[in-house]
Amino acid sequence: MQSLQHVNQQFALTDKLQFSQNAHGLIIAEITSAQASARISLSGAHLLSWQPADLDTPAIWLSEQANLIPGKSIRGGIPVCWPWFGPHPQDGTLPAHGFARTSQWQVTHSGIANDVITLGFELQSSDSNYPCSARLEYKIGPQLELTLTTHNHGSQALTISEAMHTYFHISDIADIQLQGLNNVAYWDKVSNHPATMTQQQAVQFSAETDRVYINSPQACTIHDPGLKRDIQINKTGSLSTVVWSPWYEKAERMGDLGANNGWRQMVCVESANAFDNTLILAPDQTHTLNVNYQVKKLDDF
Ligand code: TA6
Repeated sequence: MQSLQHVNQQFALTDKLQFSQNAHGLIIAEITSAQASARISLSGAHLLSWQPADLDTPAIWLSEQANLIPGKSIRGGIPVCWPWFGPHPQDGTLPAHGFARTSQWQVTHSGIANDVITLGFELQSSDSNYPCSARLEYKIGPQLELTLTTHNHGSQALTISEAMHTYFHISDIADIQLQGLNNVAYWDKVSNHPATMTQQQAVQFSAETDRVYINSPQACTIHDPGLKRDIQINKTGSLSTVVWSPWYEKAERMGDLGANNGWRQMVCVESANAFDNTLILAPDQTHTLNVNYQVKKLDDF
């Protein structure tokens, strides 16, 4: 595991990128530039926050009850679900959403150009069933870009599912809509519907929502009149879009979505490859998922 001293010596960038360590030993990259601020935990290569300089509220939501402890999953931010999404396809005893989000990633590189900070991470799987590695590069500025590259080091084909499980900060779940998924087929995990459904209009939220939109390479937009902004989500290398709001009852059961109905100020829109879009990588093949977030202010209504 890279020490705090090592990563600061190797990768710090004057006052724009420094690494800190919390009381639990979690090492966090602290990014502060004229364009944006962000925090990224080395455990899970997990982005905890991102706020462009021209916004007065964060673009990414983090639970007040998030466990910022090495090896623990973190509620909020951008969990990296890899090398499987959801329950393990064969072994239900394994943790949901894979081991990447609770593993210690290695910092590989950092840089700055036009006041946009680049920070790269790598994870070598130690699971013999998954002879593969992941590289994740962040570009942090007025936009946020993530590039997740998987490499199959094995001699057999490898089945991978993945998601950038992003929790976006919103005004209120009942007041937003998700645009761009019209006529897209989806699996409804709440109703366990035996066949796919088809999205008719913009996605609106009035109850627990847990859907995997398939064969959906297209961009989508979180339209948030309450915060007078749209969050635009553009992606390549991702054919699934997962949309999740726990709503009241599940939020109560989960118990770590923040006090005062914190779940109302978040929505997950996840750029993924899952379900029908699970990947099969040939030996030595790589696959790249790229996603870009941009917040656009809306003119006064
Ligand atoms: O992506 C939606 C989902 O799969 C939901 O079903 C819910 O389980 C959510 O992820 C959170 O999962 P986690 O393992 O982080 O509690």
